[in-house]
Amino acid sequence: MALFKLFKNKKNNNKNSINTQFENSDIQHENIDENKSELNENIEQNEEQVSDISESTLPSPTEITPTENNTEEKKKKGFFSKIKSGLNKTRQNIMNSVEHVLKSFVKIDEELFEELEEALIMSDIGVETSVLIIEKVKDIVKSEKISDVLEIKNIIARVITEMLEENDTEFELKSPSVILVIGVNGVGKTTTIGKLTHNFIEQNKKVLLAAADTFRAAAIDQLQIWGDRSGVDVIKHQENSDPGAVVFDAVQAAKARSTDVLICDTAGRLHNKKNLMEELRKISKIINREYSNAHIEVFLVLDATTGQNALQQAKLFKEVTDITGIILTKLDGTAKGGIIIAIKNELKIPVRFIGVGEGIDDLQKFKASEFAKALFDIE
Ligand SMILES: Nc1nc2c(ncn2[C@@H]2O[C@H](COP(=O)(O)OP(=O)(O)OP(=O)(O)O)[C@@H](O)[C@H]2O)c(=O)[nH]1
Ligand SMILES: [Mg+2]
Repeated sequence: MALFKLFKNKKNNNKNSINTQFENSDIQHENIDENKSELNENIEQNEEQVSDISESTLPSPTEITPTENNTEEKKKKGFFSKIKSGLNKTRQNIMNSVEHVLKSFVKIDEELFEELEEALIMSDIGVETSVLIIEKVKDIVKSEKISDVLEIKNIIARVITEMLEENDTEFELKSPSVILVIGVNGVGKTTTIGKLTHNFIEQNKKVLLAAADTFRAAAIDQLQIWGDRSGVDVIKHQENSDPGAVVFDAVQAAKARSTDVLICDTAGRLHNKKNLMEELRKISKIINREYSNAHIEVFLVLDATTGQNALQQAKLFKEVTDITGIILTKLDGTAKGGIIIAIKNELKIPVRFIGVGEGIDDLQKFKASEFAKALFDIE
């Protein structure tokens, strides 16, 4: 199956809006850098506080007898509570506005549904998906003869949960695989590759990385740092070298070393210099030609904090690439996490992983039922 479809005439029209999004992403990057230095200050303060804690308050190593199972269980619970607290603002954003509408009505009528629809649209769920949710809610209200206005809140949660769970399949890594990671700049591609690598290494998979973002030297170094963290090799060339050549070499190395998965980082900002889509097309052509027995995944990374913009980016990439999965990053602390419902409903591309922080462990396979429980704060 060819990975990339032929460019359509729409491409040129879309170019301007892609560029605008790239510029927006640049601005976001600057904001992220500012936040980062704040974060570093906080970390330094925390480190000081930690060193203040006397060692006598810590349990001696002999008191700790973790079994593999309960460590795994703890990790799972820890992650669930992390998603749950990460989704606090999204939950409030959706539910507070729904509650606000419900409180101003005493009986269920058409006007109530209209206002609810508006409230959902304002919560980054998107027009198309909000309309569908309210249609489904109406059907349930009718078939179950609901008359209590406040009951509608639970029905909305039920409908959204069902939507998230629809056709849900868990990602399973096939061996050998190539994962091409794409997305506009700053969405979290390189960080996500670092976390994915750690995740696969924990499953005893043999991983190799390809630094096909040759646009900036810092991008190659950043991937190398993540590779070092997991003890994984990075195939890289010089800055500004041909990304296709990097991928070619990486594929040969992956075949020679019998790796389970080769993960390719790509550039997110090529506007004015090269055509990003053209480059991605070239890279995937090389993978298809040189590694025909590999299972190929194209993961589009989207930044949840950009809300509807993320959905727009996905639609643009979808026009030129066969995206096999979405990775939604930065779900920690954003109020715009409702976008995942629109992504699931409108794009018909499975969400494979979600990122809830900058740490190596802050990536989790997307499991719809677990996510819905976290979103609606159900134990
Ligand atoms: N809070 C949070 N930050 C994240 C997450 N994922 C990535 N980031 C941060 O987002 C910023 C950008 O991440 P990168 O991995 O460099 O993004 P990129 O897509 O590779 O960017 P370019 O290489 O410029 O295209 C970094 O500061 C990351 O630490 C996440 O899940 N949560
Ligand atoms: Mg990068």
